[in-house]
Amino acid sequence: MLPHADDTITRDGKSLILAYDHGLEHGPVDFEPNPKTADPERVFELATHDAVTAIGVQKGLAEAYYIDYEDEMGLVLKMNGTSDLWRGEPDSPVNCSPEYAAELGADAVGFTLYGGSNYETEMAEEFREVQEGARDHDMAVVMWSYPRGQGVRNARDPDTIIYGARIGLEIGADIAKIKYPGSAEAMAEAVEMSGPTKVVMSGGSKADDGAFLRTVEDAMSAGADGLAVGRNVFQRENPIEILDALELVVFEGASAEEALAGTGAGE
Ligand code: FBP
Repeated sequence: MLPHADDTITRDGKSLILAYDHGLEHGPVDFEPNPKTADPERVFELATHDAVTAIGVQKGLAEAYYIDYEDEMGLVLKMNGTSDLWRGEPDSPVNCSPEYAAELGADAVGFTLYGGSNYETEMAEEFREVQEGARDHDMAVVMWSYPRGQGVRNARDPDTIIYGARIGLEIGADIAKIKYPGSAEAMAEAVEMSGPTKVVMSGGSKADDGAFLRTVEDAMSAGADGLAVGRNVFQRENPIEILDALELVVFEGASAEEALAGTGAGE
């Protein structure tokens, strides 16, 4: 299946989405380890790397930068997002319409769903409009499926994460982006539960090169379809090296050790 996630955001059926919505979701704190990372242009430049199939940004960055890069990468336009200043139950207000996403050149829309939040019902209704609007404009749908909130005792519990992948299938995502559920076995179950919906792994906070690449290798060997990653790329002093290594692991089926040996990563 996957009628809408064609090779604009996948290559050989796999995706590496460079996510860069952290200035909204987490705030400038994510740029502190390396202040150069606050410059969106630097990250758009990184996304021209062969390993990257699409960039995932909010509409403000798409408006300001994507026009100069539209021939070089796909665009996953993030349709909702919350700042870290919000202190209520997990929620993510919609700030873009599918029509406007299409006008900006999006190949896919991105939508965060917090299953288990007290706002889950409203978010699912908002997702319906976004998902059907995306279909009208021939855009794929990438769901950041992150169960959390009052209904969720432990957001890191593998069963909870697997449930998130399944929600993506049931309500019409082409790609479900999930946190790594802790083991290759649990990732394999998430892949099985999501059927034709592709599953990509979320990058998480910055880990050392070897540990990060081993997790990506585990996810890929479990049947994942790639990753949507931010901090583990853009916070690095030499992000090109990790992108070289990710290209080998995600698209060439290399092991983490082979990728470390074949690139400058890990040195
Ligand atoms: P990372 O690879 O840096 O974790 O980015 C992936 C992502 O989903 C971003 O798109 C988003 O800003 C962030 O993680 C949200 O993470 P959380 O809600 O867990 O703080």
